[in-house]
Amino acid sequence: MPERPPVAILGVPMDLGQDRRGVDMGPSAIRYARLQPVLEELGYRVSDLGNVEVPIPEVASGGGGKAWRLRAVREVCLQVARRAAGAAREGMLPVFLGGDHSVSIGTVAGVRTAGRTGVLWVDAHADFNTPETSPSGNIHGMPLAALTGRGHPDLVGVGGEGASVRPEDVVLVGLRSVDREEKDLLREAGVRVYTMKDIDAYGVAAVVRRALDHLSPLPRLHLSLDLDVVDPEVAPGVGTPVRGGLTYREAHLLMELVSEAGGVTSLDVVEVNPILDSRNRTAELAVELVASLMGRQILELPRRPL
Ligand code: HAR
Ligand code: MN
Ligand code: MN
Ligand code: MN
Repeated sequence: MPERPPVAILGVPMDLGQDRRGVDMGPSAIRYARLQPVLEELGYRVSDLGNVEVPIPEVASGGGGKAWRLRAVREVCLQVARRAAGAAREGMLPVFLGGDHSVSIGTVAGVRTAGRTGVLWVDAHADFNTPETSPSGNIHGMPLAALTGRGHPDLVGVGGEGASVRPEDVVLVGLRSVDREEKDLLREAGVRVYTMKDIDAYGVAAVVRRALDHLSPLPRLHLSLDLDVVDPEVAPGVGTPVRGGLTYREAHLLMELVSEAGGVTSLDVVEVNPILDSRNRTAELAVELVASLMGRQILELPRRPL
């Protein structure tokens, strides 16, 4: 069993990056689904650092033109980045609970201060819009673009000077909804993309192997898990569901294979919306998937390669 770094949980109850209420309750729902005890049962030391303070939309400041509530999202992400950098520097494995996906502008900007960071973005969407290309103006459709240096300077600048991650250090998995101009940006940036079509054609195992072959030489690996990557029949509690997602077992297998390969140094769990959920199923799935990622196995037996 690989060594188990101490885990730090940080909640970011932010719903400002999109316009459906409820995703701000994600951290509560995931905690209620027993994230901390589940990780402790796996042998981790876990500290819950609480939540970052987030204004509600009614009082959040705007100022973004084509990026809603830009000023408030930036302020929150700066706080998140500061906390994330602290946890990473102390050698902890931070688990960030969203909130919508705009929180990752802060999480990745923070953890990458501890070393060059590969990003595995597991999502139905590419989140690679800029305010100019976004059809909605919702910042949760922009974080990965901002992290690679594209888009509004107030979002790009959360990570200080320059981009937080290099496009060649990014792999997206599970895509099935990409906007027209967003496609051009993805192509120009040269990030690696494995869509649902690739998963259907080659299987999760082959896709994960390729993704990790590419990212594993880097000192750090950040996994950003948007629960809408899972099929909405299995994970209904998300704000922007798209049919044709990962099955229950495909989602677990993805996590199990990342775990086996040496795991991650930081993790986001985002877009869980308890108002849209049915009896906390999506939050419970999120905790299960984190457990698979953090080493839970169906059988603890010595592994024999096929
Ligand atoms: N691409 C669309 C937009 O930018 C929808 C983005 C939906 N985003 C998320 N995050 N749920 O993955 O508006
Ligand atoms: Mn997303
Ligand atoms: Mn998504
Ligand atoms: Mn949304």
